[in-house]
Amino acid sequence: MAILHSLSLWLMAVLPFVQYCQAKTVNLDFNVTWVNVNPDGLHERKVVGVNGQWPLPVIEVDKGDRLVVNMYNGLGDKDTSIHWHGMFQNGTNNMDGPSMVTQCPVAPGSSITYNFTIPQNGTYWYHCHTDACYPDGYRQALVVHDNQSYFNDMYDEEYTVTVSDWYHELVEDIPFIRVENPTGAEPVPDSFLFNDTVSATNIPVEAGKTYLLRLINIGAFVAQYFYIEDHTFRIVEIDGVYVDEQEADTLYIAVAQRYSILVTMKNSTDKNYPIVTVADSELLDTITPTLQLNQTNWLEYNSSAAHPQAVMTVDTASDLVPYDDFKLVPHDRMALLPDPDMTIEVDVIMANLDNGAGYAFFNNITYTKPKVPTLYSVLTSGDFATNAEVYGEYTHPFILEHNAVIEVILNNQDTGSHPFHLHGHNFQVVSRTPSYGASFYDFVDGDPVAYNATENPSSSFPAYPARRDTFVAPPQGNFVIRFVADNPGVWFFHCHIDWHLQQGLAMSFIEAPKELQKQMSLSDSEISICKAADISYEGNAAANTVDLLDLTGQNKQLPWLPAGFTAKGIVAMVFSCVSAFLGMAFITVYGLSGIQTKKQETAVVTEQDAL
Ligand SMILES: *[C@@H]1O[C@H](CO)[C@@H](O)[C@H](O)[C@H]1NC(C)=O
Ligand SMILES: *[C@@H]1O[C@H](CO)[C@@H](O)[C@H](O)[C@H]1NC(C)=O
Ligand SMILES: *[C@@H]1O[C@H](CO)[C@@H](O)[C@H](O)[C@H]1NC(C)=O
Ligand SMILES: *[C@@H]1O[C@H](CO)[C@@H](O)[C@H](O)[C@H]1NC(C)=O
Ligand SMILES: *[C@@H]1O[C@H](CO)[C@@H](O)[C@H](O)[C@H]1NC(C)=O
Ligand SMILES: *[C@@H]1O[C@H](CO)[C@@H](O)[C@H](O)[C@H]1NC(C)=O
Ligand SMILES: *[C@@H]1O[C@H](CO)[C@@H](O)[C@H](O)[C@H]1NC(C)=O
Ligand SMILES: *[C@@H]1O[C@H](CO)[C@@H](O)[C@H](O)[C@H]1NC(C)=O
Ligand SMILES: *[C@@H]1O[C@H](CO)[C@@H](O)[C@H](O)[C@H]1NC(C)=O
Ligand SMILES: *[C@@H]1O[C@H](CO)[C@@H](O)[C@H](O)[C@H]1NC(C)=O
Ligand SMILES: CC(=O)N[C@H]1CO[C@H](CO)[C@@H](O)[C@@H]1O
Ligand SMILES: [Cu+2]
Repeated sequence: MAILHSLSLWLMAVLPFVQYCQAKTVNLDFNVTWVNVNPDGLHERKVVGVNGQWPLPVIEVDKGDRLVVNMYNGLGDKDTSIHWHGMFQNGTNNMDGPSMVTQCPVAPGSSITYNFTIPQNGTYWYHCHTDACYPDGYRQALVVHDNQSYFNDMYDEEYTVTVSDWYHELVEDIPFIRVENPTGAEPVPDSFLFNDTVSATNIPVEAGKTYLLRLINIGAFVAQYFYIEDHTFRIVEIDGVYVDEQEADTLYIAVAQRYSILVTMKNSTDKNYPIVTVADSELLDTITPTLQLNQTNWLEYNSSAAHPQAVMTVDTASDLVPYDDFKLVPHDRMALLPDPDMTIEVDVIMANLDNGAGYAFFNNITYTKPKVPTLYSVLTSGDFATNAEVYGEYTHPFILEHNAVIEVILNNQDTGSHPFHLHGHNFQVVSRTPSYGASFYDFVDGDPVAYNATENPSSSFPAYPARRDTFVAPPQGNFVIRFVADNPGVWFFHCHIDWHLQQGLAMSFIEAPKELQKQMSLSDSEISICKAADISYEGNAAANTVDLLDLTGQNKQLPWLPAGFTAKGIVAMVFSCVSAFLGMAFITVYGLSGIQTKKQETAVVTEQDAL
């Protein structure tokens, strides 16, 4: 017995090493510079390149590997950073990447080394996370291979494919948050890319074989539908979580979401089949006549056969009925988390501040960058770290207790849908109203519907809820998510539409700050990155190191508009002020068109009232 017992102890100690004994370090050098590209064939523009290349390198690792990326900012005129989307960064919160949340922005001429292990599996991506920067091309797939997945023997080969929206101008040159655009109408993309091109992508396939396709929306704004003519497929992964295989024919991939699907080929080789991607035009305030909303690429069975254009089966994208991701069951059967220790309930609101521009809010707060990265406030505030005041009201901080079950109830009062992302975790999606698919837009024409615990009590939640890191809130609907605060860190929760993040649709979860202080301290290299960017690295959100509860001088959101001001009032005001200079077209494009299509019904305020 004793021998058996010690043998099993030995096995327990050694098995994890056996599993990861081949774990290697993947070292990459990223020299980030501007390069010129023309991926849609319509307009050459500068984008962020890595080592002079664009599309950027797809990062591929095996589960358990360490990834070390040494990034040099050679842009010359712009700060930057990299977020490893979906990576838990357990014990390495300082490697997460969002500027002013877990690090200082990396100034031109500075370097940073990201260094972390990847004990997860599945499909991820990396992207710039400093102000709004990834729409300028700084985004690409990150694939974690796992030869122990339950579907490892169910496919022959795999392909990774990204979809994205595309703009012809640099983000900084696209006018957005300003009084001339009081409704916050999002800039309409110029194109949609399939794997960073509009040229035909032919995925070579062989009859009878099965392929794993990893699909990632690396766009800044617009979700895309995906289907393959005459083929169904099986969903096996969402956002790094294996799910029980589920047959589907259409997906809705919001920005930042990932799906892995198994597609089995037909036995015939006389035809090629369209892979169809359709932009969710419901998200667009105006559709430019030249904008190509849908694209055809091909499963290529036979390169000498025809490559037929897709035959659109619907008139508008929203007539497509995608598979409801809420119904997916994680393969690991992680059970519904118990009732929460802490509930955070927020309303998503679009409103104007007193400069007349449109901002986005959780309740009454639009996220405003602190003067010190929030993680560094944790690391330099000692026992005060558990006091939310230290982080300033405008980072919208919530202190989460170590290992507490957290529930977030999100009520979307906006008529647009929003894909919300949590850093550092997957969350269980335990409720969504209305459901995905045909009823998704049901609440658009009525009043917003908040989560109602009487109608949807926890007893009605799924036994094995879907888990993912990015989940879509329906227009004027709501969702409820749960996770365990078992990963000490400062984790950003935000809308992944980059325009809405720019408008402040974010809040900060400060998870187990005392545990976090035990895990890490501010390093010399982190301090020198802050110094190079001329940013404070100690003290509270106002960079006060003496009195941590004195927030004098913190960055604040602008004051509210006086009561009575509305988006329409602002348009009226702007119209009367600037029409003389700029003419009617200006107003039509940036003001009125937004209001008409947003159905933002507000009291009509006359020109005089507004002024
Ligand atoms: C599985 O992948 C690991 C790396 O994660 C590698 O060391 C191992 O050799 C692979 N096993 C097989 C059977 O391919
Ligand atoms: C980065 O690339 C630019 C342009 O090729 C080059 O001038 C520069 O020396 C490189 N810097 C580093 C640190 O590799
Ligand atoms: C990465 O981190 C590991 C563990 O802390 C350390 O041993 C290694 O030296 C680091 N590598 C680099 C390049 O900083
Ligand atoms: C998509 O683009 C990446 C990067 O350029 C490339 O590695 C990959 O093979 C492409 N996928 C397909 C299906 O062509
Ligand atoms: C292709 O042929 C195989 C073997 O004859 C059969 O099992 C399979 O069902 C066929 N596949 C399709 C899609 O018809
Ligand atoms: C497909 O694209 C064309 C051209 O942009 C457009 O007219 C049509 O409405 C689109 N159909 C859907 C369903 O998006
Ligand atoms: C490929 O398509 C061509 C043109 O239709 C046809 O002549 C040929 O037989 C096909 N090849 C196979 C292997 O099906
Ligand atoms: C938000 O609302 C709370 C509670 O009503 C109030 O104390 C706080 O001052 C408000 N904050 C802002 C920025 O309006
Ligand atoms: C929640 O639903 C119950 C049952 O339908 C209803 O009686 C109640 O008024 C609802 N609560 C709110 C706040 O709407
Ligand atoms: C982080 O690691 C701890 C153990 O070190 C583990 O208990 C916890 O579940 C992990 N959390 C995540 C999100 O990976
Ligand atoms: C979250 C998730 O799906 N994790 C899986 C990673 O891969 C291992 C081995 O294949 C699974 O056991 C995990 O469930
Ligand atoms: Cu949003």
